[in-house]
Amino acid sequence: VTRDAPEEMTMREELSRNLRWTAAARWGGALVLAVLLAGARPAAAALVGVACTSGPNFTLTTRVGYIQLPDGNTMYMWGFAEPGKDFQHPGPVLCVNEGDVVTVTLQNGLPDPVSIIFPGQDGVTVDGSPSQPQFDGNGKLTSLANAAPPISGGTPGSVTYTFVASKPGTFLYESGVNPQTQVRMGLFGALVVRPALGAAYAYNRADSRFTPTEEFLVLLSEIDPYQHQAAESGVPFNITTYHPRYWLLNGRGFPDSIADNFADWLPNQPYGGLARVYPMDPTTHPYPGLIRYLNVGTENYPYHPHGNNGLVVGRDGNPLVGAGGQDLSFEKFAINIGPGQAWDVTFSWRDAEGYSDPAKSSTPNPVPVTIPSPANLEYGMFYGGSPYLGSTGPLLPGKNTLNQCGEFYIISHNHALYQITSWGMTMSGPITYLRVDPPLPNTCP
Ligand SMILES: [Cu+2]
Repeated sequence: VTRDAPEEMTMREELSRNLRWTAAARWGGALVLAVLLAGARPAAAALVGVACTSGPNFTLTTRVGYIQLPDGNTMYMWGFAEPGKDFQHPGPVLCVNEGDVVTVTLQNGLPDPVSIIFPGQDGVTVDGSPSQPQFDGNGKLTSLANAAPPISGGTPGSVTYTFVASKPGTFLYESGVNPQTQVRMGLFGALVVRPALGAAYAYNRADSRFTPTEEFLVLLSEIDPYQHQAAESGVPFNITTYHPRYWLLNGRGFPDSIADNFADWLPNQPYGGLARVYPMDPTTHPYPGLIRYLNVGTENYPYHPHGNNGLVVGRDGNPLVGAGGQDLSFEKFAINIGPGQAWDVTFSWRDAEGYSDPAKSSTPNPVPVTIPSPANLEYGMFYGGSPYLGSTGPLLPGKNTLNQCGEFYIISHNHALYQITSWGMTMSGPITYLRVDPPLPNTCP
């Protein structure tokens, strides 16, 4: 952990304190459970990274369900799910290729009409006609797009949207009917359009190449529990009182956000946020990772990965290239993601100082400080007992670690500190870790 501003020291203490009870109370049992249960995880699904539902033809069904929050609360939600599958939050990550003719059939099982809008996509049609704003008989806007009618007599209403994925990038899809209600209730998801240049590129430019196993999604959202309580109870909600009290990353709060994709104890929140990478190396690991940031909330989310600048290569489906082909990509530490915005950012971790464990290296380059005795250290729950990547060391009796193979963990979080809370409980919300694994071969699972 770097940048020891007083605020960060406080956060670290809070993290340590919260993790102690949160982890003990929830993870302890949950991890044991996860080991005992055979997973509901799809075959071959990656533990981390973007868990794509591949297109170009999709069917999305509206469902209601519940998610788990870091303070122990559960929240009633609406969501898009694949047919025959349970409610999930957020909706499936739709992955397509540039040039694909994408179809999305919406089957609406809710008692209200629901539409889907695709911000950033041109020429969207619905059942063959332009999908466009809908008005009632008095000229009042009722939907930003043609909507699927409500469920009737057990039969879901249905419409099919079609568009050509003409631009690579990271996009939202979300309800266009009463978005102040339906989007807030969870009717949204991410759409990834891969460029013609190939799936290892963010855009059609050579310098947007990334390591495919190091592609991550950070979809940021928020919840006002009173709005969800009203929806669950079927009573009106006064939108002028809207006030979020939970903020989520890929539909999870911390520490659930660092659990694997499809973690068994989060059956309706399939997407993890842990970014797991290897050190950048010119010969063995030459390309960076990619993070696709999205904000589907109503507030700015200032987000920063500790100890790392990222390289912003695209915004809202636009590669940062000037009219004359100039490279307009730029390095940034904290990025301020506005409502509805997408930021595509490459990043890497480099072993800049080349420190090596004196006990393991024939040419040791030890950390040039005296490492305090364990009794004088405050352990995080992922500290492995050694400051050297790939090494572990002794811990004090009674101390446990979740460290597996001498890997490093570096926090990455929303920097509006009130937004990393769960109804006031600090150090939850949109927080995740960058996990740096030792170079291969290593002993990591
Ligand atoms: Cu920070």
